[in-house]
Order: sequence, then structure tokens, then C-alpha cells
Amino acid sequence: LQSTVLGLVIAATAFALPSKGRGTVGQRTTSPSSLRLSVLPRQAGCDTPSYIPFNETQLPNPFVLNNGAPVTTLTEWACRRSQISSLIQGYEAGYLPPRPPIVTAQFARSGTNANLTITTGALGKTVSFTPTIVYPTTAAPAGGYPVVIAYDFLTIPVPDGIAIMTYGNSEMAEQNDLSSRGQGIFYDLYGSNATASAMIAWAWGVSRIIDALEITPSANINPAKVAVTGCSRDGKGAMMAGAFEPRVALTIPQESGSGGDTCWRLSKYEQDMGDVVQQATEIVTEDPWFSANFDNWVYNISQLPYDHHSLAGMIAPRPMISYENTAFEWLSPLSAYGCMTAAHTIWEAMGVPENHGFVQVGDHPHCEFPTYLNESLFAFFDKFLLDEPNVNTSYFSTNGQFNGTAWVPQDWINWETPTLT
Ligand code: MCU
Repeated sequence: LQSTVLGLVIAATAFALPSKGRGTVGQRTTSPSSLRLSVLPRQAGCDTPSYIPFNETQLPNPFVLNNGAPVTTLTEWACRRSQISSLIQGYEAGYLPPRPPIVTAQFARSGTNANLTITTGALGKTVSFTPTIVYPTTAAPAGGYPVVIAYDFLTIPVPDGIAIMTYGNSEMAEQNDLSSRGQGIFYDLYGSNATASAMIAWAWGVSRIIDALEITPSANINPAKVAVTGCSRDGKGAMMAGAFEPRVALTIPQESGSGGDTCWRLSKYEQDMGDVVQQATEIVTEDPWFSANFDNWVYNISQLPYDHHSLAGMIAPRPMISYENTAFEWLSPLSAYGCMTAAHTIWEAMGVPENHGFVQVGDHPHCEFPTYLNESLFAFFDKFLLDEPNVNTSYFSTNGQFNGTAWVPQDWINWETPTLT
């Protein structure tokens, strides 16, 4: 086992993508003692057992409730979604705390730039962070400007009319290496032993940003028109935020790779087929993106009662478009295509397949965005943030460059897609 781990670490080092510079945004208020604002698990709204016996090398059918009953209605899906939320928090993501009793916001604008300082917590213990906003020069629509929240810094083009918020998620929960587990503003509030992974802490921060926008009309941002994006590690995080915060109106993970819009089982399969891809066993050695508990499952991922097609499916029917780059085998390109093909069935079941886009190309550096991709991206922005309902958003494509690994979705998707009523 030890030598396998070492081998994977060496492989990871050889194939690791360049690390981005970490932006510094936000003010940090630290406090020595830890505070548990809530010890009660989030209510699932339906029966959610804590242990589900399971063993499946194919992707688990997302349309089955924990008690084995099929999901046939949108109401049953709402229950299934809450079960998936609990399962993912329990197995890999850690506990997402609810809105704390205190959320206040201070807004300061100068020209097209503004700071939104958010203070949140409970009596006796609060933390603050300050996302920045750059406003469009166009007139605001009724209800305020739409906004795209960029994790750390923006790596995609944004059309006119949309404000850009830069969110220092890496300060909310650090991602320097495993020694940064439990470090950051979130953990100053909830304690360094909180089970929440960095990605859950980031999502919690997105929720507090939307809370703040809701109580700050002077910011002139429409809290119902919030997109979230990020690339690579931050792309994984953007997808988590879209999954766990239903007020996110548009989710745009860019080159999220393993742990993002890929499935654990398919990344393992891809690795077993000879590609060197990041998989669960390696990802938990890099950064605290997942909870410490996930360490217990990474060698037995066939026992997970979900996979990331279900995580993405938590976003449905809200829109999501993810981008992938086959130039980097490490991103697990076969897994991304397979996983998003599986996730797509969830939007199909709701009758809105055009709300789920996936575009996989392979001709550019990691986290760059070639201009020919603007068409699909702007279609999603136009339709879902800029109120142009007739724009076509049916984009689901791959270049199929999976380093020679033959693959058909039917190998993994063994369910009939229901029409949810
Ligand atoms: C694709 O995201 C990560 C990847 O999971 C890591 O293995 C690698 O070290 O860094 C990538 C990244 O965030 O690049 C900026």
C-alpha cells in the first residue's frame, strides 16, 4: 500500500499542473477560541440513513431513493437531492453549516469599483471578509446587475452588463497543502476541527455573499442573478458551490478535472486503462479540498453510494456549463465526459437538457479560454443572467481525445432516464 501511495505521489508530481498565484482579497479577523454555531446536522426533509450498504463499479443510479424506491416525480427528486447532499457531506465534503445568526454587510463604492465587507457569526464571535466588485458601465436593469463570482480571480470572459465579484476563497479556507486543513476565515469561526472541507467552506462563503447582497440594496446587484466560476481547483469549488447553494443561478466550472466534473469511479477506470490521471487516492494527498473522512473511502470508491454525476445533478434544473481540456491527461478527460454524460440524464429527466452544457476541447494551456469558446459561454450568460430567453444553450460536445481509451457511456450508465412529473 505504502509503495502504491508513493508511486501515485511521484506520478502526481510529474503531472501536476502549475499552481496558480493565490490572490489576496478580503480582511481577516481572527479569534483564538473556536465556536460551534450549530451541532445539528442539516435536515434532509426526508428519511436519510447514515449508512447505505453499497458496492457498484458502475455509476450509481441517481434516480433511486436510499430506501430503494424509484424517483418518478420532481417532489421525489427534491427528496433524493437532499439525500445526495447528506451523503456527499458525510462521505467526502464535510458538514455545511447553515446561515449563522449574524450576517451584516458594509458596502463602499468608488466609481466602478466597490468592496462588500461581510461580517458573520454569532454573538461573541464573528469573522469578516471583503469580496471586491467591478461594475459594468452599462445602465443597471430593474432589480440590479447580474454578477459573476470568480473564485480567487477571473479566468473567463464576461459579457457587458454583468458585474464581476472577486472572492478570496483561498482565504476562506486555505489550500496550500495538507497542513492548511482547518486554516482560514471559515475555521476561525467554526474551529479548525470542523469537518467541512475547504470546498464546503468556500461554498458557505458564497452563501454568505448572497445573504449580504440580499440585505444590501445599495450594491445594486440582483441576488437572483448570481453566477459562480473558477478554474482547476477553484473549478472543483465552483461546482460544489452550485450544488450546495440553490441561490446560485449559473454554475461555470472551468477545467475542474478530478474531484470536479469527473466521477471517482471513471477516473479510477481511466487510470486502470493506463492513463495517468488524478484520482481519489492522490487528490486527498494534495490539499484539504475534501473532508478528512474521505481518506477512509479513497481505496474503496465502489462503495460510495453516489458519484459526481449526482453532485452535479444537485444543480439541476438550474443551469451549468463546464469546460474541460484534453491537453492535460491529469484532468481525467474520459472521466469528465463520462461523468457529465451521466449527469446530463438528470437535466433530461427534468425536461431541460439545454440547461446543462459540457464542452471539452484540447488545444490550449490550462485555465486559458480560447475565444472560440465564447459562443457557448455567452449563450449561457445571455439566457440565464441577461434575460434573453430565446438563446440556444444546447452545447454538449467532446473532441473524444481520451488517449486511445475506447469508451461508451452505456458501460457506466445502467439506468433508464425517467421523465419526472
Ligand atoms: C485541476 O485542478 C488541480 C489538480 O487537481 C491538482 O492535481 C493540480 O496540482 O492543480 C490543479 C490546479 O488547481 O491547477 C491550477
